[in-house]
Amino acid sequence: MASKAPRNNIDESQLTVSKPKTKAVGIPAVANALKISLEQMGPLRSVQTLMAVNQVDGFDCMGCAWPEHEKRNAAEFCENGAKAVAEEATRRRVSPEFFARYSVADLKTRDDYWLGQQGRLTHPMVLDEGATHYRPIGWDDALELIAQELRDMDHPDQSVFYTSGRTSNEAAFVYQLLVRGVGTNNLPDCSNMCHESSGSALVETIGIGKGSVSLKDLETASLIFVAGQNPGTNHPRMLSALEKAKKNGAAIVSINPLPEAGLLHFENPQTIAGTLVGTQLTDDFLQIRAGGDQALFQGLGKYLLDAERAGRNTPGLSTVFDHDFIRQQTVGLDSYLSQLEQVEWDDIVEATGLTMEQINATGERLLASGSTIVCWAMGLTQHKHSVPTLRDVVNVLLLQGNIGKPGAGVCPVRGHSNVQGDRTMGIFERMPDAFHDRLDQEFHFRSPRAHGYDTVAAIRAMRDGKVRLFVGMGGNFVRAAPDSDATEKALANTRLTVQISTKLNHSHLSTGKRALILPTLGRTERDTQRSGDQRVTVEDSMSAVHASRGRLKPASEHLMSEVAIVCNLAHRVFTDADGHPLPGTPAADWLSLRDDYSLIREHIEAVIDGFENFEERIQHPGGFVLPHPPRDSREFKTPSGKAHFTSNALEYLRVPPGRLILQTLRSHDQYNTTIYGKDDRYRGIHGGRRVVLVNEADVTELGYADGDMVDLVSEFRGTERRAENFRIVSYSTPKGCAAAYYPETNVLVPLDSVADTSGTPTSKSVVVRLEPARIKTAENQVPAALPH
Ligand SMILES: Nc1nc2c(c(=O)[nH]1)N[C@H]1C(S)=C(S)[C@@H](COP(=O)(O)OP(=O)(O)OC[C@H]3O[C@@H](n4cnc5c(=O)[nH]c(N)nc54)[C@H](O)[C@@H]3O)O[C@H]1N2
Ligand SMILES: Nc1nc2c(c(=O)[nH]1)N[C@H]1C(S)=C(S)[C@@H](COP(=O)(O)OP(=O)(O)OC[C@H]3O[C@@H](n4cnc5c(=O)[nH]c(N)nc54)[C@H](O)[C@@H]3O)O[C@H]1N2
Ligand SMILES: [Mo]
Repeated sequence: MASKAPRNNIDESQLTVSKPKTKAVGIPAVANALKISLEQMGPLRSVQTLMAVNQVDGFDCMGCAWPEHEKRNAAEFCENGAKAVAEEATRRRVSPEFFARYSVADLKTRDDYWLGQQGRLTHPMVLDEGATHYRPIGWDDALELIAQELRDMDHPDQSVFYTSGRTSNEAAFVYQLLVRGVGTNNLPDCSNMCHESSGSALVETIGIGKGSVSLKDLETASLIFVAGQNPGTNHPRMLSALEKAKKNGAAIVSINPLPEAGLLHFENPQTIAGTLVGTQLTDDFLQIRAGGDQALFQGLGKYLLDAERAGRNTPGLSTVFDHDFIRQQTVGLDSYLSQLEQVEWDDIVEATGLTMEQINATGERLLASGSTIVCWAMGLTQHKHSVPTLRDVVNVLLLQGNIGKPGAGVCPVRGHSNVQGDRTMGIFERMPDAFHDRLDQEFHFRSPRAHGYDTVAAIRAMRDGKVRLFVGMGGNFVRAAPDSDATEKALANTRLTVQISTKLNHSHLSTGKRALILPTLGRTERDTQRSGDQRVTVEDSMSAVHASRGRLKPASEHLMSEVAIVCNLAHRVFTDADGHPLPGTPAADWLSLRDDYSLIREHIEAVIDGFENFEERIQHPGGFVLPHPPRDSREFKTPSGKAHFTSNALEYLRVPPGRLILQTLRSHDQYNTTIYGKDDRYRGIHGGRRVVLVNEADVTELGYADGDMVDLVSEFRGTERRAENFRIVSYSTPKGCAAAYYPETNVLVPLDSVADTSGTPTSKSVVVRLEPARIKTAENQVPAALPH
């Protein structure tokens, strides 16, 4: 299979910058999706594959966790979904010959783009201790290496099992059972770096860590906030829902330091009118300072309080506050209100960088709305004070009774397509005891109750030599995690690293003493086991569970499904020579589960609430929706049985003199650490990624000019971290706030800089200074793959 993959890293000297766009999607998006699909898949496979995306009997798009509409279009995908699909369904292959040709040392000099472009992994591979190259290994020998490592451990907590959010419910369920059977809760996942702050704040306040709205709610709300989210790139199908909401009369307020194209103006490629005229989506754009959202929501709380005292009212109520709801279903109002009274407007203005007029106008929008939804993503979850920020979002919604009523609620927009489902299945380092009790009952063993490591704790434990085995179920740990150098060293401290992957990435190159690559099926591919072709299930951002079935011939005959890898390993570790479970291990018939995934679904049904008649209900197109007590019946499963107002001291980021707050974010041509292409079309960046977007006045004040090359130096508790060679781009961002792409900048995110309570790395607030680039010669203009 001839590979047309690029032979070089991104050549940053080709970078050009043009004016950012104010419109998203439209015809250029369709053209770009087709171009990438054709390059990777060829014409026939492109049509076959793209027509099956998100169809009733097709596969679930792995682009994001946005729900599908009940009435599906023939093409129920978006530009970036098409790119995600093309990346997996590519015809390019990374075979044993590839690994014989390139040493690990050589591959380490390649960037994320180059590695990803080489294609799909085809064979299990091993890197022996001291070896320079990976060599092929049989599946049995590979699994035996892991089993041996598990047997050699002094304590189960010497193993760490990471999960990325693409893993299906079935694979996640058997995986967590394997891990708990081993005797540990060391189950860090990508969610720790993503929506953990949302989970923390929502569990505390409304008793469940999931969003409370449906698509219908979104389409019928009167006011929608989109805060800290760039849907035009990361959840493009959400724009269609916002467009419908808009047509139904909703007002949309965007809260973001950057004027993101998709939020401002949307051209729907699926309607003629859309491609010609488009919809102005945002009514008000609040260009907030990074980390100013808590202040804004406290300000809005104060505004509502003043309006309540002035005798005004919310539509449908005689007062501003929903007193019946507050009295019957909440606690903590008084201390929240008295905290609000202590907050000074001057601080709110300073923290947000907004004017009083803007804040008042937003308060008026709330007063005019009988049903309000707040949507958010990483701009709200990746700060030190993210959990209090989200608690304050909930406070404002509770005041007007906006939780558990039609057209209203909280909408944390998830990232990975099954990250929410993985958590439902028990991928969490600290599941509640009730889950453990049910698991133990079903499988007749005692699962460990002591909490395990989350992502940051796992890195620290590896660094400190406490971990012998690291297993990654998907994902790209070394590039997704903070503090790239520290994480790489931590992994090097283990005896064995195992990556269960579809595509080559840097986590295959930053290894322990030995390493395994276990190639697995992607979601687009047919998964045939002894009982026949299998389906898997996933849960979207709005708690709908449905089946997904791949149709394509697997990329190689040597691939094993995630479920089969886990079950084969568990069988090896947990059963004696006669196939009987060893004492103290889960009583599961691992090989039968491997052969027929519906048997896994039976166990899920027995252990997890809301999965009654699981098998039957996934026969229905669109599947079923899991229970959500606040949404369904305004019940709050908190210890008090009520929703909680909370009082949170105001926190915000103060920019030290000569420094900037750097947020690390996604370009339009990437999926997390997978780089599809070199452009960020909507922001006007073409042909390169090493740019730092800086406010024009800051550029001048700091003594630079647009286009200058700088190093970014992060400062944290007396330590410094450096990312080299970034081109300054003057950009519309509040003063003191800068932006650059992840994962090139992960080297700057200090391991110990995490959100309070949730432990999420503060990827959206890194304090940096700019220094003239140290490397200036022409040949050094192209930086090595990994920043130093
Ligand atoms: N195509 C594509 N789709 C994806 C992904 C991808 O990489 N590519 N990733 C998936 C995943 S795992 C996730 S979690 C989601 C991520 O989806 P997003 O959260 O949209 O992703 P980011 O690029 O991190 O963008 C964060 C947004 O928050 C804004 N922001 C930054 N700091 C602040 C702040 O302090 N306050 C406010 N109000 N805004 C702020 C930024 O300007 C930016 O618009 O997307 C998912 N979908
Ligand atoms: N600085 C900074 N860091 C961040 C963020 C940020 O905004 N800024 N965002 C954070 C967020 S929100 C997230 S979710 C994490 C993402 O962290 P991860 O989920 O770990 O990273 P991905 O880049 O999504 O993982 C890509 C890899 O997954 C593998 N893969 C793809 N599909 C499959 C599959 O079906 N099965 C298996 N087994 N493997 C598969 C491929 O080998 C691919 O190389 O990064 C976090 N890190
Ligand atoms: Mo994410």
